[in-house]
Amino acid sequence: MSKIIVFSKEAFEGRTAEFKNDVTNLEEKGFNNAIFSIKVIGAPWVAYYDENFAGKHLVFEEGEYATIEDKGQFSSLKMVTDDLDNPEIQLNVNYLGRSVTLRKETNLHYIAFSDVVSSHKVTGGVWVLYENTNRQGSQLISLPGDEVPSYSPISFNDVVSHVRPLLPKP
Ligand SMILES: [Ca+2]
Repeated sequence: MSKIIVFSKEAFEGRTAEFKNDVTNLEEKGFNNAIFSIKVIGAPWVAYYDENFAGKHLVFEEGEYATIEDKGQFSSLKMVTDDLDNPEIQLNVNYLGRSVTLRKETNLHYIAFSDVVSSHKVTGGVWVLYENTNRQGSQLISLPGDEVPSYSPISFNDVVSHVRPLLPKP
């Protein structure tokens, strides 16, 4: 059974709660802007700044996070239930008409696509797009079938430097 356990202080201290289903509004659970450490068992979870799975967000795969980036910011939680097999994403540089299709984790510096991507389409798996190399900086999580025609409305234009698919557990 997949679940996420949240704590109101770092290092798994303070108040705690365990969720096995999506939480559209952490306010109702007494944890709005109050998550400071996390444990995830099973499937990955995405934590969002805003309620109803909106706004800036971060993915947490199975593991223990004694301290987290963006502590005290999350307002909703969603479990990743999508099929993680056969990941594939198409990245586009709209103004140049360039595209590349990727199937594994890639540092975009190596293929001359860093800081130029302006849209994407996910044709398989769940992908995490990062602002910086080495899985650093802001994240954009994208699910199978997602098509984001322009990053401008979400302030993500020309910043992606690294992408990776979430991988199924062996
Ligand atoms: Ca970047």
